[in-house]
Amino acid sequence: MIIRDVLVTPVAFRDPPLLNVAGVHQPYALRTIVQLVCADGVVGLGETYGDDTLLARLERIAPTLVGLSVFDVNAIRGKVETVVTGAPGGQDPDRLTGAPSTARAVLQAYSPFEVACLDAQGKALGVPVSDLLGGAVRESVPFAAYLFYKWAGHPDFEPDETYGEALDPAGVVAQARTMVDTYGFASLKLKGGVFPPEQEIAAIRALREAFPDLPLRLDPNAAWTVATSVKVAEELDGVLEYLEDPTPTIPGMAEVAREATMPLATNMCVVAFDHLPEGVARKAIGVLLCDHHYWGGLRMCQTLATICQTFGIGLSMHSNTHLGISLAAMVHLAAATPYLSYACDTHYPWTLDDVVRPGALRIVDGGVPVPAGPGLGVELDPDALARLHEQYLRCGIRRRDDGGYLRTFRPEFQPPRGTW
Ligand code: GKR
Ligand code: MG
Repeated sequence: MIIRDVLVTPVAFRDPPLLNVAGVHQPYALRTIVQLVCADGVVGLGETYGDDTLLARLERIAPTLVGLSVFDVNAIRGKVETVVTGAPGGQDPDRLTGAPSTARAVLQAYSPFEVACLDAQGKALGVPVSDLLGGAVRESVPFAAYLFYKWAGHPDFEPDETYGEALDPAGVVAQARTMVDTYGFASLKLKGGVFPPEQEIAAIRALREAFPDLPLRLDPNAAWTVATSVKVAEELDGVLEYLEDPTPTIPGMAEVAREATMPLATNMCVVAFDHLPEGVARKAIGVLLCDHHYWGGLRMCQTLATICQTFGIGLSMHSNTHLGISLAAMVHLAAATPYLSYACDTHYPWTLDDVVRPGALRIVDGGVPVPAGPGLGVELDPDALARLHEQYLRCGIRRRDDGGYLRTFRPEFQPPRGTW
């Protein structure tokens, strides 16, 4: 299982105009697909962000992995560390998943290679990745419907027929209804930070009325001050399962947490292992959203699960826009992590194209059945990969920039952080 070649392919795929605190999703989202081609013909698959800084880093790492075994992930991580020297930054200029650092850059660059190694190992041994991670404790992984305020379509593009516009409580409820009817989701998360807090409270109340039994979450991506966050928490007392990143920083979250009755969740203030001591000491969070793309792969997320369990912090899962390789990795991880007991986030219902052949991944009854085939259990479609790579070359987008894109329509737009 020696690596003979490493292929790193950027792709672009259609993404609807989903709104968030930073702006609005561009017409194309970017991802990078990693293939570890082994001497005996097995190919391991990985997927991560597609922004140019990370892409350049992955391209520099790729040749250094040739000749290593896919079972020697420590050696692979060592190579990644050597290449990624003191150059933090990259995937998230909008800071929706926290501030960058060198340690985070290493874990982020290592992640797609670790997943690809596990995929290749599983294929070689004829077992699913969840077996390599200790065995699936659930046959299907529950996910939450990820609701967004949304334009009907991108200006200059065909409108999206399925979901249309969602800019008020009725629109959000209609979107939720379609998601629940289509996929059977049993938890709902609304991406907030788009409208003044009272309007987002109204949307949550409308969801509560329309779906009296479903757990609800609200995530304004740190758009609010501490005082506003406390007020929203008071108003939504008894309504939310958790409130995600109402305000920035660990001290800010700790202040809100002292007053709020529901747990506070984060994928913004505790986003690396060295944030955990302060987060725990200040009791800033009740739930952590893990994400193997920046916590350093599937096994590091299992380590994180143990730490969370030790300190009584609940564990959920974060998602950015992604394709099927990432979904498969998320599902195997969640299936093999007993402590991860919240319905996970996924953008997958918003994903309009894919690089994997259809069939292996389905959302049924609000969950994704764990793929049973060897490795990740998904198969790369070379034609789809080539098509989405062509789309990458053509579309001209080289990094995510929700704010810049929104400013092409509303030049005065500034993220509302600190003003609400
Ligand atoms: O895709 O607009 C988005 C989300 O806002 C995403 O970028 C966030 O990272 O989903 C994420 C979150 O939970 O904060
Ligand atoms: Mg979040």
